Amino acid sequence: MGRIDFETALKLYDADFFDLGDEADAVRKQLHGKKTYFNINRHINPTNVCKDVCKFCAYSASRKNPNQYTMSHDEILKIVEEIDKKGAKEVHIVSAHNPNTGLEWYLEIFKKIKQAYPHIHIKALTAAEVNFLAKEYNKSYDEILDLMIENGVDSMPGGGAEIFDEKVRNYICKGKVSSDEWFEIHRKWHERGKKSNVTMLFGHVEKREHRIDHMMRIRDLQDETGGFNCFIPLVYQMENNYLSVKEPITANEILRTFAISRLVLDNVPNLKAYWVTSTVNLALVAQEFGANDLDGTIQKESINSAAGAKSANGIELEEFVGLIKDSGFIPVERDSLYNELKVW
Ligand code: V47
Repeated sequence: MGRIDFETALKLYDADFFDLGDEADAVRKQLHGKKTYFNINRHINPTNVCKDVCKFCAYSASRKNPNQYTMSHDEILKIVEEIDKKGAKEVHIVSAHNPNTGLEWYLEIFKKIKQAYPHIHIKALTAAEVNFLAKEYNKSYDEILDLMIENGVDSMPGGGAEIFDEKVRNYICKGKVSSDEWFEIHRKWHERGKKSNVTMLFGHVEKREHRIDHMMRIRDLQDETGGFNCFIPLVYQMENNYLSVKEPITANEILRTFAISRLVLDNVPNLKAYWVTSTVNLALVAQEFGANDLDGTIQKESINSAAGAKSANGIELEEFVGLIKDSGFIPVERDSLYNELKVW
């Protein structure tokens, strides 16, 4: 099969549901067989004080959430100490855009973690945060990215991508990092030999064509840099925020979107069903629709659970592994760069 163009990709939404699933599954099998990857990780969200005002966000204390917090470095280090004992291999650190902490608060924590726990992979700072820090502290993207590396950041998460179509983006998160800026930051990161992920927030006001456009833009940069490890479609959670959506997206539409992204993103090796936003059950089914990664055990999560996801306390490792096995796949623990660590 050749490369799928925009029109063909859009038409796939009207294809037979199971044929579409089979096509995506064939690509998944070719790339990964029956393996489903996960890692033992911990999400840390150190502050929810935010200068930006994204309509979909229930986490930020500048929206409906009245409970502001900002963690001290000691509090963050204590969490890392605990998760290290439990065998976590990665911390995923993402914050709101807090103008009160100073640049050092954002960056020095990475150095402190790296010094104490050199074996833990630090995945941190979305392109939206990089954009915020550059603007707030009058630095170039190059300077911020170099400071991240100097301080011990290993890879960048895929957050802040939302929907790249400018009209939808302007409606749901006006003023935040633009699509062009988001790509510029990831391009620069990849040029430094570093890897990152890319997300897509869907199931709100966007249309199918916006999702396809989103995937095409990712495919274009990936052709140039090869720096994306993984694509992560995030299912919109609709509670406690200002983005009103009449009908929640259906499971059928979610699975079609997974399958189409597996087919369109022929140059991105991994497709993650982030169980936090899809539910665990649908993430397990998504394995049949192209997904080969289920993120990880997470342990604690604040951004999506604020908007209604049932993920606040993560999932136990034994249960997670058991669910993957029972659904007919092989659970493979990976590190953050997709090296295989253990077949469970
Ligand atoms: O960028 C915010 C999203 C993202 C809502 O790189 C929402 O491995 C759904 O990017 N409903 C942060 N989503 C999370 C993220 C992520 C998650 C897991 C793995 C990786 C990775 C990255 O959460 C934000 C935004 O798109 N988000 N509010 C909401 N109401």
